[in-house]
Amino acid sequence: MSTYNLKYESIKELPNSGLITCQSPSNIALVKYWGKKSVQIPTNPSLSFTLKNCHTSTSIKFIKKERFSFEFKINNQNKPEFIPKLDTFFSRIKDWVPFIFNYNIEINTENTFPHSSGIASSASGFSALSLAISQLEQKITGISEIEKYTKASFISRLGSGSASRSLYGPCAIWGVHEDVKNSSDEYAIEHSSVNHIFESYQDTILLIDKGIKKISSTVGHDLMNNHPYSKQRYHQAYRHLKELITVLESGDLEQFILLTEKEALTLHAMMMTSNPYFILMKEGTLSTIKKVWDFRKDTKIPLSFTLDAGANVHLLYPIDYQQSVMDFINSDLIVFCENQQYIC
Ligand code: 2P0
Repeated sequence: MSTYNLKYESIKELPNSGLITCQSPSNIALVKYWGKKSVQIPTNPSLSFTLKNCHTSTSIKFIKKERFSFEFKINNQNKPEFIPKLDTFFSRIKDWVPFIFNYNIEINTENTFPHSSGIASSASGFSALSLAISQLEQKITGISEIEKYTKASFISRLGSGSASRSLYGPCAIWGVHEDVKNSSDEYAIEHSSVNHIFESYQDTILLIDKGIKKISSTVGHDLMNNHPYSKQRYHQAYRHLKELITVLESGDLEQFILLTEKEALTLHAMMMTSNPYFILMKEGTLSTIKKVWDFRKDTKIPLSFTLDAGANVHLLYPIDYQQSVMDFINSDLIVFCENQQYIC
């Protein structure tokens, strides 16, 4: 789909008011997006698993008004701290969804996962809001379901890059890759040719540190622009994406683990070698990784980890090993979790 087709074109009358509610999950990148150009264009393609148990539900209540305005609430409580990011989002999407500027919009969101848990809610949050906005466009113009999701992914990207991938599952790819048909830097696409083992693959998130990050992802992305290893990193991610597609199809768990753990550690290596350098992992992150490696060696259970831009650890494993992994978490890893919390 070309960008031209995503432009809003309608002379139809707008509804006076209404309420739309949409849900969207979070996602975890296996090949990481780390580095971007203006506006929200990734410097390498990324591939994610969709986390269907961690989602945001967002409703937009819209009433026609002379001037555009919006309110933002989480669980019905005003959250002014999110207004600047939403202001940026609305200014970026205005040429693509101009109809919303005829309304006062009350945005109300709820997450199934705990707020302030150190889990990025921006992916599920922006994708749920974007889906609600493109659903309103569908109501006005009658765009197809496919167009609705593409548009939602496109405008989600303008809110938060990783959000563009949340609209699709079990996996999504965002960013142009010559081997991926229809791939785009402007929106994500579904990636569903995966071996059955990955359809039910588990992700348990160990909440090592629930605090707010000292360095935002936006700053981290920007630091890639003058990074001494950025070129090599972008090439590596491009290569990894192609390799991971093959692995996801074959179900080769050994290669899956090698690739995804390398991606996680490279992401953090980029942070540790940027200028200024920084570390988001905590002692508990490293202790967990060491324990996971020992457990895998001793039991031959294909348990692996990946990391987001933070201290929390995502444990990845086939569903058949769920009981053994839960026993291991409760006996060996729970001590590294803040308030002994983890999310399945
Ligand atoms: C990812 N992350 O692929 C990477 C890996 C975190 C680590 O994208 O600036 O909130 O809003 O586009 O999407 C987190 O950054 O950044 C992220 P913006 P975003 O998921």
